[in-house]
Amino acid sequence: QRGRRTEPLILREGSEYYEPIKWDDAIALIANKLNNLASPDEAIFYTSGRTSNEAAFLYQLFVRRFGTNNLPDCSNMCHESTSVALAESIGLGKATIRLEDFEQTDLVIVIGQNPGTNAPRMLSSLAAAKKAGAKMIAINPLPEVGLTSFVDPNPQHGNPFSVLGFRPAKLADIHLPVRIGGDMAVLKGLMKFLLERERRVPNSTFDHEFIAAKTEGYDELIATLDETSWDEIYTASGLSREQFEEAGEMIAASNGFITCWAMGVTQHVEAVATIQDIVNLHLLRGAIGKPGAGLCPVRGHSNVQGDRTMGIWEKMTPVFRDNLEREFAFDTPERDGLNTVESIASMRDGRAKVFFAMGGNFAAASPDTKAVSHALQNCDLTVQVITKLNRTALTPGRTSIILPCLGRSEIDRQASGDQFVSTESTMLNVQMSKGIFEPASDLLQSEIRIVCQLAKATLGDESEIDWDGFAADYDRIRDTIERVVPGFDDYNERVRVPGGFYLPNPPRERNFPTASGKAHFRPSVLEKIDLPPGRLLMTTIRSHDQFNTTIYGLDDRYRGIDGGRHVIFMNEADIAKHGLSDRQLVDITSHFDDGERSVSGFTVVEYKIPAGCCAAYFPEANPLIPLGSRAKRSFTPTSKCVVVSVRPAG
Ligand SMILES: Nc1nc2c(c(=O)[nH]1)N[C@H]1C(S)=C(S)[C@@H](COP(=O)(O)OP(=O)(O)OC[C@H]3O[C@@H](n4cnc5c(=O)[nH]c(N)nc54)[C@H](O)[C@@H]3O)O[C@H]1N2
Ligand SMILES: Nc1nc2c(c(=O)[nH]1)N[C@H]1C(S)=C(S)[C@@H](COP(=O)(O)OP(=O)(O)OC[C@H]3O[C@@H](n4cnc5c(=O)[nH]c(N)nc54)[C@H](O)[C@@H]3O)O[C@H]1N2
Ligand SMILES: [Mo]
Repeated sequence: QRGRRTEPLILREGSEYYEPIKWDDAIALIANKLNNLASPDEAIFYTSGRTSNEAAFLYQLFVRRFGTNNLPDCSNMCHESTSVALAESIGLGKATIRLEDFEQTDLVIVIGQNPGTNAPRMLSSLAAAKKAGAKMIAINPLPEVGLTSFVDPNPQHGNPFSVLGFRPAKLADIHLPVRIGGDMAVLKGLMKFLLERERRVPNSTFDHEFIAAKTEGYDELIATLDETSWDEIYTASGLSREQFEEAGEMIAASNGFITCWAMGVTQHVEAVATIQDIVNLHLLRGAIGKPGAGLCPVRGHSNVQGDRTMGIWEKMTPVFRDNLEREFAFDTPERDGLNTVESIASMRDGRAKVFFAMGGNFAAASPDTKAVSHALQNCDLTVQVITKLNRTALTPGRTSIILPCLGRSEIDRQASGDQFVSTESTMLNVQMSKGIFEPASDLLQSEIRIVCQLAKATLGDESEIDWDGFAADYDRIRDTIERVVPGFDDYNERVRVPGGFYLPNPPRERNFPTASGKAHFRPSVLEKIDLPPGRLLMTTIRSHDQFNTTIYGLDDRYRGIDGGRHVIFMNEADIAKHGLSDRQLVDITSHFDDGERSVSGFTVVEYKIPAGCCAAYFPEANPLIPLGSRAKRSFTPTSKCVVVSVRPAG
């Protein structure tokens, strides 16, 4: 009834239906396939972001001991741009604030993030900040409810906005309706405004003491700001002089500010440089590493950050590599592995032959649905370890296996008793997670047990790793993590303390673990997005009633949509220009240098979105996302910036 399967299933080669298979047989079959590959690099091991620290650590250990770094994960499609940008700018690819900073801040900038829908818990912090008198600036092409407009005050809807005491509330003092992909221009405009202010009245705006003591690259940044003209900034951002002045003065007036961002910033060609402009803005004002000020990338899946800390990555840091090799006495694979987009290409071209997914819904979440489906179907074997059936099962490799696992809310019983696992939050807080519900079936196995069984079957005794011991007692996994991953000292003790513990966060103390020990201003050139006449820029968004590819309902009550998700939000003038009308059925085609892609039967919805821009839902619009279009340096698919044309349905 809840989409759960309780026993493993197999789709055998040539068959048209999945049938039950015993756990041992399924594991043996997978191990056999892996061991018969010409090279371990022919296998791909994907991870979604729900996997616990303990399971993630063992999973990457197994994969690297098997012999490959092919560990793509959902981060590649999510906050990879953030990790790349922050690592270069401040030496650590994570947030520099804690939740309590919201209580001490006087300004929050929310850019490319929709907290009302996607981070309701954070919305409480925003509301608390507002209550304490903080101001808020929202930078978003859409007037998202909860940021800009009055919201449904009905607490019976489980309404997150009720934090404001059930009164209809408006959080943002200023809404900047940026053009899609215009954020870099907004940030450069804000910095240019502050620079002009500083030049008019020296020492009025920049924190020169901080800049001199803790940063590098100031002069280069100023030079690029001088080279960027206001005309370019107005055109690319779609904003006016007055809007820059109003927001700029608010930033100049603040003692410290916090900037929150998510997918509206990360899934663009210039995402890395844009995030570095967020950092640049903070550095100019010294708004980092002090109470109420700092950087706050908002992550999605409950343990997507922890998975990366545990080594789920197609690369390895030298420290992680050394520690892993010392602890387990083997040579880790030298070559970097494949990220998500590279994995798809590799399966499509027949270079990768086995696809193994620890959670997630790869076929539906990835860009270019048709290409990724073909890529999966081109594999000899696809395997999903999942809590719920999903569409990826419908684009199977020649053989396909589904391994049903316990969810985190379920009691996990092992030889040494009931177990718990742990996760890391966006703000580096490591906490225990213990299931409380009776499992849906005693056939279900934990992710950890599945990894251990598979590792044993694949590697035999040669690995000299005590997989049985790990599966029997998760404390033993944590003892090992403590020796391999920095910051986890006394893991077993500290994770048992209510509230858990925080990992070290040097930038929070103004210690920047870069090569020079300083934070870097990272200048960049404002890149223009070329939009040929008749084309629109499309972004893809989530609604309240979905969690990524799991759709719970067809309504989007905050945007006034009922009973359907195949819609395209368009500006009134664009609808007229295209000779269309509100609620008309249309076909959409995306255009990129690797080809055109189309979907049909989408309904036009007139909406307040900047001219030249449009929006559709993820994952329904994913067939339109070009596989070849990726953010520079982070390789994130550019799901928030797709060039499309729209015409009446054929
Ligand atoms: N209910 C619910 N919660 C979720 C999820 C879910 O699917 N449903 N998913 C989880 C996951 S994995 C993640 S990563 C997060 C995602 O959380 P968000 O990033 O908030 O989610 P999105 O809806 O993808 O888009 C974010 C916002 O960016 C805006 N935007 C689009 N293009 C642009 C642009 O070019 N510039 C700017 N400034 N803004 C733009 C959109 O209008 C939207 O308001 O949420 C997590 N939480
Ligand atoms: N166009 C477009 N595409 C996007 C995005 C976008 O904004 N626009 N966003 C991207 C982002 S931010 C992300 S994070 C990805 C998401 O990509 P994925 O993480 O691959 O997708 P999800 O839909 O979150 O995966 C849901 C599945 O995970 C399984 N699952 C849930 N909990 C567990 C668990 O505890 N253990 C295990 N083993 N399995 C579990 C369930 O079977 C469920 O069907 O999509 C990306 N794709
Ligand atoms: Mo995400």
